[in-house]
Amino acid sequence: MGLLFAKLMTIFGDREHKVIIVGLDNAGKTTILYQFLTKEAVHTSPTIGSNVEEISVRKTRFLVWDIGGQESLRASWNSYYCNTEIVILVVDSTDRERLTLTREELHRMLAHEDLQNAAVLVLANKQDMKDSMTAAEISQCLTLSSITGHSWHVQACCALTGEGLPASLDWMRSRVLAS
Ligand code: G3D
Ligand code: MG
Repeated sequence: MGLLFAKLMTIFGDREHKVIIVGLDNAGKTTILYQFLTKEAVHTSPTIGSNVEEISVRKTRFLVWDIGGQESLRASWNSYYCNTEIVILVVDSTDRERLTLTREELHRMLAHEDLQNAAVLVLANKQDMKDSMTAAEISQCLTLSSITGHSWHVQACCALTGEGLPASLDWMRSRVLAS
């Protein structure tokens, strides 16, 4: 009965789903958060601490935390993990040098006990840049196929135009409705 009630609450949109946006500094996390919210590119400056916004997708409500990605702030990512249903990992698809670092951060994060039930959405951002890696290349470099305990998805996008972001929100919605 309790489970059924929780499911109905989810379907009718009465419960907020916690989402965190992580990724290295300059990946485009804050630009993506405000594209989700306003469907416009906003001017950003490096995030110190976090930004949080509520985003509704056809009655499904997400509380989305955008967490600063500089090295000094990454150590505090885990204080945001509790009750997170979806982790959005934003990758700057032109930043080949730091992809190994991103892979390490991703796998470290997914080993954390507070994220055992979280789904992972990897956004291959900055697809408008001509030297960007494809979503398939990023998926391979991040060894996403080795992730077995979490539902995951990779999506190519451009935060400046919003391309790829509606599809991302649809995937997020389908995930929380399925769980
Ligand atoms: P962060 O929150 O992950 O640190 P920001 O990243 O959202 O602050 O974005 C960092 C820079 O990348 C910003 O440029 C922003 O405009 C740019 N950016 C974000 N997404 C895209 C994209 O899809 N394509 C391109 N070309 N640039 C993008 P500035 O110049 O303000 O530092
Ligand atoms: Mg930021």
